[in-house]
Amino acid sequence: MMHLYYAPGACSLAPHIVLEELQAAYTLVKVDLRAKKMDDGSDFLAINPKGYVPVLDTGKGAMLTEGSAMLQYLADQFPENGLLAAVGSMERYRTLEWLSFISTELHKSFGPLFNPAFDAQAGQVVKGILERRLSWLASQMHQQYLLGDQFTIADPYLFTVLNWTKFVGMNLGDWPELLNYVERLSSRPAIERALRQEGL
Ligand SMILES: N[C@@H](CCC(=O)N[C@@H](CS)C(=O)NCC(=O)O)C(=O)O
Repeated sequence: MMHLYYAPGACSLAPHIVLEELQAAYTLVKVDLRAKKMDDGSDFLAINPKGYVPVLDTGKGAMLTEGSAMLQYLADQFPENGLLAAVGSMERYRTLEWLSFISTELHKSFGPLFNPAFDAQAGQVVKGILERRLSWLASQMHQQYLLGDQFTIADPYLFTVLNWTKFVGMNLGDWPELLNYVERLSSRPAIERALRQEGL
């Protein structure tokens, strides 16, 4: 049985949605990221010394501690679901290209904006960079999903990260294509279930 260590609304929502999409057998373990503890008081740093979620206990004696890696792992466990195209296909590299963009250009830029100690002026600079990335992203949104008609592991990751705009004082409505995308995905049953399970 797999176990996903998560914090509500954090980037762990992406593998959580994928676990729901795949209807995999798993349990959720909630982490208090400030205290680095689980609900039962046990030490999260003993699970992941890097101190962050998501962590996937594969149930096969291996732990994965990077979101992009676990998204690929999960998709490859259930190839029939089509969440990641076959090794060697250009669609697979396109999906990985999106994961990398979301992780390095979006996800990690949002991080400091959640830190109350982060300088306001520096925050404006980071928001300016994010706005440029989001404007480009909006220009790429011609189809239902990032890869076209096929929902892939890149979509729940982008959905998760775009939802953070509202917590850092950015308005997704400035990019109607992105707002429509998030609204469309919000009604996907696996996403509805994952949001409900995280109390969101
Ligand atoms: N490199 C990691 C970063 C994960 C990450 O940024 N996790 C955040 C939540 S979205 C976290 O747990 N932060 C708490 C901390 O770093 O103390 C990944 O891509 O999975």
